[in-house]
Amino acid sequence: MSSSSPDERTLVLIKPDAVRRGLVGEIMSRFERKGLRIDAMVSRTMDAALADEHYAEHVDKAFYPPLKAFMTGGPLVALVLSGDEVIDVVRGLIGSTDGRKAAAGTIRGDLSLSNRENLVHASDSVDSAKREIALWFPELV
Ligand code: 3AN
Repeated sequence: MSSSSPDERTLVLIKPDAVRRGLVGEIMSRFERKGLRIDAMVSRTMDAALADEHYAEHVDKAFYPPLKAFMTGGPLVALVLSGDEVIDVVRGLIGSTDGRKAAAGTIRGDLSLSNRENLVHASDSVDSAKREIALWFPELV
């Protein structure tokens, strides 16, 4: 990467279960200690329209209605993180979708026992990061 190209960015949501359980600081500190930069951060409650846009690829799935109810059920913290290969780095820090199966040492592996209430969302590709950052932080695009 040339010194003039900006680091990669990703969109992270610290989900309502994490806020409710008082785990925002614990989760943020893992990102900070890794060396990632926080480019933007806001506390917000997702409404139905934003949920349908954010989860466009899941809206027809059987697990979507309860997922939507959960994600719109309380405040969450949305942030944009940047750093070298941040998309893969953050996915690694979070662990696999199902908290019961996620590896120990990951956020979900250490702190979640659920595949719905799994504490954190993070973009899974460069294209999703662009789409999701535009959705949550249009002022950054
Ligand atoms: P990830 O968040 O690990 O990228 P996705 O994108 O496959 O996982 O799923 C989006 C969200 O949908 C997950 N974070 C989880 O909350 C929920 N989810 C995924 N699969 C299931 C499932 N089988 N049952 C319930 N919720 C699910």
